[in-house]
Amino acid sequence: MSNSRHLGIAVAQMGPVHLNDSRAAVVKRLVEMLNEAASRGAKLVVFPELALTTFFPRYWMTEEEAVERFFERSMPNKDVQPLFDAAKARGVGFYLGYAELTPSGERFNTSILVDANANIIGKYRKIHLPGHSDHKVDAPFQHLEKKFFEVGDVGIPVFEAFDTRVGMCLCNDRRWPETWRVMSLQSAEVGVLGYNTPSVNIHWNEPVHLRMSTHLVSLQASAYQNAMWIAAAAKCGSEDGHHMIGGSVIVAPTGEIVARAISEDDEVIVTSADLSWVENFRNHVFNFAKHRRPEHYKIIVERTGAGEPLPIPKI
Ligand code: ING
Repeated sequence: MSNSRHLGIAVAQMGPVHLNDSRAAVVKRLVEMLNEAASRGAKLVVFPELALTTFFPRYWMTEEEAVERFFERSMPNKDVQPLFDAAKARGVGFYLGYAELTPSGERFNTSILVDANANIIGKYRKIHLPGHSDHKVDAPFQHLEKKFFEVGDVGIPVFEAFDTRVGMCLCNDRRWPETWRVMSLQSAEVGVLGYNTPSVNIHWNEPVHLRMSTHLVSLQASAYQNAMWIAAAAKCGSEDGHHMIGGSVIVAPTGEIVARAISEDDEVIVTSADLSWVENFRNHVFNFAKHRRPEHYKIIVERTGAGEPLPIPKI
């Protein structure tokens, strides 16, 4: 057994954030959970996607209105500074999702990775934007990520941090195997993400239980097939009457769930992740260099949508 290397990972699941909840009140909740996570041995705390506000893409409004109410013009800023201060005081790093307005006016669904000295060491901007950009007047709510956010422009970077390599993604990204393969081909050992997943599908009559099962199967398969630890933080419960699933989890490279939130409220789960489990799988069944055959995978990057079957090679 290779020498074990442990990283204390926490997921800080959030209950609802309502339209009228102030950033200050939300950040107070985040600080409380960070302190609990630190007390329980965590060195990296994962917060949800769009953690500072309600999941505003559910509402029809202009981009200007959305920016005014829900986007951050700088990071850190006065509202979020208490979280950075608490993290530095406890010597703990964190992942935080928020709506980013850049100085040049671009809008992204963004996450940052912050080290134990409260320095921002990495930024990710969501590339798989679900939903739509038109006003679906007959739908019970909207899902306007394609209206309010631009496709991310920083790729899927992996950062040397916490004595390992950490990749970030956001919500819908987790459903796409490409997200995780891009991280694991950069030798990421830990993947972190936040999500806001509505229970109701506005496009077709999807059974509600499938929201949880597809969320979990995406993470468990990706963790195993990429030999990574994955920590996923929900913002969940009913936000002004709009329900989102919980199910925050920490998944081992075996694909097994080692910690899972049981509530739909603010809840901290913690694991001492033994990173040597990554090596067990990367050295054998998923030894990429030894077993992968990219010459047969070209279609994955050459095609966007599904098309005709490839010509059958003559044998
Ligand atoms: N939310 C959902 C998610 O990917 C969704 C949207 C749910 C898309 C289920 C497809 C199926 O978890 C965000 N914010 O991406």
